[in-house]
Amino acid sequence: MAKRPASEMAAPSEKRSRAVVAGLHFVELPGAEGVAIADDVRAFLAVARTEHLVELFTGTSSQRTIMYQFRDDDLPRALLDCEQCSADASTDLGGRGPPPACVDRLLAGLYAALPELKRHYRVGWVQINDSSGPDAIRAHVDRPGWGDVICAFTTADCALVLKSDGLGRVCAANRAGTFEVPANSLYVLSGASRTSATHAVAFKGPRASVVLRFYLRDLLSLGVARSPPRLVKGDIVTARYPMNQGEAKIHPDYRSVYPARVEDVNGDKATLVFFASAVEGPAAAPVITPLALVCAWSTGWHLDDHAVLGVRYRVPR
Ligand SMILES: O=C(O)CCC(=O)C(=O)O
Repeated sequence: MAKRPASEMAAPSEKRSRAVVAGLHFVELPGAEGVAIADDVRAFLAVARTEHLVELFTGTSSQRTIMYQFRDDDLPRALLDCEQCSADASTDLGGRGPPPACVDRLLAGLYAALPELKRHYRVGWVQINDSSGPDAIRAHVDRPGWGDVICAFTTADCALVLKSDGLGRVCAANRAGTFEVPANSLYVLSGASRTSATHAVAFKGPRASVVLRFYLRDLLSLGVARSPPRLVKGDIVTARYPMNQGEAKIHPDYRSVYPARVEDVNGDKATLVFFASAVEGPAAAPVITPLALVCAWSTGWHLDDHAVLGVRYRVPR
């Protein structure tokens, strides 16, 4: 199985625009493996259409798409629904429970191609979209709580269109492009391609897709420890970014966790200097953060040279 960054994709339209979208990747599966995964998904759908709780995917042009959802019960609901703004009517019905068995082979193949995904993220939500004919998923940005890294397997050729979300956090030209995604392969949205670009998907016939939503393990570790972490000046930590100095409220523009160095500790608060990033994340200035916003442990994703999925940070001097 091969993983290719967006910059190496040879899609004709992308060649025209010369777009390189940070955090966008494509994963190809060996022919037989891709076909077997698609067969697993079709076998699941044959049963699901009669037995499972089904939801209409409302954001499509032809309304030919329905979906089945599996949200891991262990995910902290307050974190996802409130702090990460994922609660909305479209997911109220979402099924609960672990990923269905039909995605086992897909997950194994994906982890073989992207081992860092397993090291630093946990799949917490699986959504299987089932389109009975040609349809187009309208341009949207997934809410923060819908996963930090989003991997979509497609059983039919489709066109993925990324456009700037217009909010100007990242250079717009770096967030746009049209990519042909072949049947039985995956596209992966992370970093800027996931948070500051809209994505739309169009296809010309029946299609199923499996959307795997991965959550940063650091984020899920927040609030799990009984007591706040003991910090020492100079420690490298990951933490959420507060709205105001010393406040527990999360900054609305920076809803993930970000690497930082501890400058000072005073009671239940620490002064952190967040690492700079070229494409995402808060500014590298001292910020007073309640210890409750600091992860008790980290997988060290920001120090992992192979963790190409997320955003790269510069360690401050
Ligand atoms: O089916 C796909 O490729 C994408 C689905 C999607 O955009 C979504 O569920 O948010």
